[in-house]
Amino acid sequence: MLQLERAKNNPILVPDLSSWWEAKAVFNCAVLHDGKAFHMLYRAIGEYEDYVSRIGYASSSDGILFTRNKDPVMYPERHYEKYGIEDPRLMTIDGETYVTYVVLSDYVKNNPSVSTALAKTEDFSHYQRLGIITLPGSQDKDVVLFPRSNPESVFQRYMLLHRPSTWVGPRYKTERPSIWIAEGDSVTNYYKHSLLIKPEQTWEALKIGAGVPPLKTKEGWLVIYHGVNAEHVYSAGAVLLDIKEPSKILGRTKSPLLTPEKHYELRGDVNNVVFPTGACILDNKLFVYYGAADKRCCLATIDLQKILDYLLSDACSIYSA
Ligand code: BMA
Repeated sequence: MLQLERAKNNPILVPDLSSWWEAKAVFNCAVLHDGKAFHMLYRAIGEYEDYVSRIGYASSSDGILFTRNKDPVMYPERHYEKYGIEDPRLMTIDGETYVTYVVLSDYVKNNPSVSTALAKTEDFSHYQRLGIITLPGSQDKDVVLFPRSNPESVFQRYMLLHRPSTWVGPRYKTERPSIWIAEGDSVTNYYKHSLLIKPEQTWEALKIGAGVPPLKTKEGWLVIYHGVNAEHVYSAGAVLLDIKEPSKILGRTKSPLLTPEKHYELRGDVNNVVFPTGACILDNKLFVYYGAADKRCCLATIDLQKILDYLLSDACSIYSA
């Protein structure tokens, strides 16, 4: 059973008690390596009364020690962000840097209306809002865009993975919130939705959601995702998708690669949570960044070839939806 290896320095980012906006929790971080430095966006909580999330920025030269900005770089500004902006994910498409993030726009009988929005940045300080990219009423989060570099011969489409929570039942051919794949004609407009993978194992019985944006490897698109079991324990697994036809599954972990074990994963604002949201590949090493117990940011790594070989081996399955 393959396992990710936790960084010795974990947790790598903890709440800053002296800060008004990140005193209580910093978690679920996106990380992008631009060839020189690691850029991190993370979700931050400063108070528990309203529990409004903002997004902070930190940078690093080694991916472990991060220096953070004093002020949040994104905070609720638009009406659709009113109750908070959460769980950023970073991607590069045609040389531009994009961030998807969950927005809580409204509350109906204590239940927030959940959507995912997109923004673009050139400097990690300023963000151009591109609006909501998910469908109304789908309670859609865990949205990651397929990155692409330009010019690229194999992949010229706009594609994303998403997790519409309301798309369950016979009509959708899944009983539990699942990971869907969609194709579009621009970075903000997606249609042609199809079910990609649904919960199969006990560790992911309640729901699954894409964690980190797809990583292009020589064996296929590598996606680290989360699964939630009946006891609400969040763990991380992986799926490998065909490079040209990403709706084709080449391998999927049967057991989790990371499950809450350490005190910082077992206890926090939400206990028993390992929630991967960022990843990069450097010198054949996969860096996976994750939120631990909705309180802190952590890192786990693994040799890239090892995880690819594992996903293509008999230890992994090819369940497709
Ligand atoms: C998910 C999201 C994440 C959170 C996780 C565990 O639904 O809200 O932001 O980390 O639950 O509480």
